This record gives sequence, structure tokens and C-alpha cells, in this order.
Amino acid sequence: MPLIRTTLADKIGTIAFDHDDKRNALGADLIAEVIAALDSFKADGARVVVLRSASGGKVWSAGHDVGELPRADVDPLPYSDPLEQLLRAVKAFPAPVIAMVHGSAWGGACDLVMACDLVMGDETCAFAITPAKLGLPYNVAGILNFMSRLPLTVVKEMFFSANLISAERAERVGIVNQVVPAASLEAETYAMARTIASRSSKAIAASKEAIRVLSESVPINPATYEYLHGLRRDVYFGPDYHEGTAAFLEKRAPKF
Ligand code: KFV
Repeated sequence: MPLIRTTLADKIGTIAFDHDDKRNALGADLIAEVIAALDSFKADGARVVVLRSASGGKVWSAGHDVGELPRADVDPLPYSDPLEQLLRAVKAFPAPVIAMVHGSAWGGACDLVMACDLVMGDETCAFAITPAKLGLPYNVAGILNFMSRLPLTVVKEMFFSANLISAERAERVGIVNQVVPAASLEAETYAMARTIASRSSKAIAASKEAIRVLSESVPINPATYEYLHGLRRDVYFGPDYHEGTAAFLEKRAPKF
């Protein structure tokens, strides 16, 4: 059974997560389908892609499949992690990707929303970045993804509290481009998609790539990188990561 649904019409590609049983958690299988869909949309010349949930349930995506996170003494979010591959594929896709968000986006799904070019949401959309609940040291690329879009006050609140940011606030702080009533979310999102599809795809591709490269241009020397990685390593070799992931899988609150 596929875990996503896809369509391509009028140069607008749609990828809909369709695994509500697992709250659209971003497991390796679902991610492989999304990346394959992006590849095929690219080959077919899609001018914009809409990333959404098929079910209209209360969760847009529950984020990284926690059952697929390594349990012991291994970097939980290495460069090769499927979620990292997906984030890079969205950022490198040569046309805009619009996240159409009905419901909540958690952890890696929140990062995925941040990796999208535009975000359309309704009054149910809400966003949390949750590594502090799992004792997980988030990777520097992911932190930069948030820092390049949001004020530091908001980034810190999100990473330190792991609380959900409501739709109204998400619009105010710039997580979402526009919050519209649920009944018009689809119409408004596809109206935006049609506008983008009618513009110059070459000009848009060049500006998307320039924005990506410039927003990732943070020069740090190798020693600084090793220092930051060392901070992360101390956490994933330490007790909190073991406790956080075990507690999630045992469906109990962690004791940090
Ligand atoms: N990974 C694996 N399984 C998950 C999951 C996840 N992220 N989220 C939900 N599930 C499973 C859950 O175990 C249950 O399976 C089913 O989906 C429905 O979830 O076999 P089971 O027991 O049927 P429920 O019953 O929890 O659904 P609901 O009561 O509607 O609550 C939804 C939600 C999203 C509030 C809750 O499932 C939840 O809190 N999920 C975890 C959200 C989260 O913290 N995600 C971040 C994951 S860590 C991450 O992404 C990263 C990169 N990071 O660094 O932290």
C-alpha cells in the first residue's frame, strides 16, 4: 500500500501524506516515496509542488518515525538520515514547494515545513520542534533552517519548550505565510500555486537557488564545526537521549 498519493495537473504536483494510522510519521518508506515523487515531478517539469496531508486529520505529520531513530550512542540525525535527504530534496527542488498545513506538524515535520518555500495553513495548523522532549541533540543544519526563517526569540522558545505554536501566532512570527479558514485552505493554496505556475519558472528557479545558497552561507571553521558536533555527541552518548527515546516508545513521560 502506498503511503502517499500524488497527482500532477496543469504543472502543479501534489504530494499527500496518506498514513494517518501513524499520523503521517516520516519513516524511511514514506520518505522514499516522497523523494521519488519529487524526482518524477522534476522530470515532468512541474512548476510548483503542494505538500499536504490526504486525510484532513488533526495531525499533518508527527515527524521523524521515533521507532526508526537509533537507540544507543549513534548520531540520531546523520547526513544520510532519510529525513535529512528529504529536507535537502525539498530545498534543492528547482521549483517552489508549498506546505499546505491542516493540523499539527511535529519535530522533523516542523523542520520539513521550514524547508518548504511557502506555507499555507488554516486555523488548526500548529508547529512544534520537539528534540528537547526526546533528549535528542538537533543537528546544526536543522537549527540553521529555523534560524534563517524566524527571529531568534521564537527559535529559542520552540527548541527549549517544545511547545506547539498556534496558527494565529505562527502567522504573526512568520512560520506561515497565510492562515485562512479551513474551508478555503485548498482553494487559496492552489490559487497561489497557479499564480506561481504562470510566472517564469527559470527566474523562480534561479531565485530559489540563490536564496538557498545565501541563507546557508554561514562560514565556520573546522574547529568550530568539531566543537558543535562534540556538544551534540555528548548528548547522544549521554543519558537523556536513551531516556527520551525509551520513554516515547514505552508511552510514558521521560524523567530528565
Ligand atoms: N513516530 C513513530 N510513531 C508515531 C509517531 C512518531 N513520531 N507519532 C505517532 N506515532 C504512532 C503512535 O505510536 C501510535 O501507534 C499511532 O502513531 C497513533 O498515535 O501503534 P500505535 O500505538 O497505534 P497516537 O495514538 O499518539 O495519536 P494521537 O493521540 O492522535 O496523537 C498524535 C500526536 C502527534 C500528538 C502524538 O502521536 C505524538 O505526540 N507523536 C509524537 C510527536 C513528536 O514528538 N514528533 C517528533 C518526533 S522526533 C523528530 O521528529 C525529530 C527529528 N527530533 O529531532 O525530535
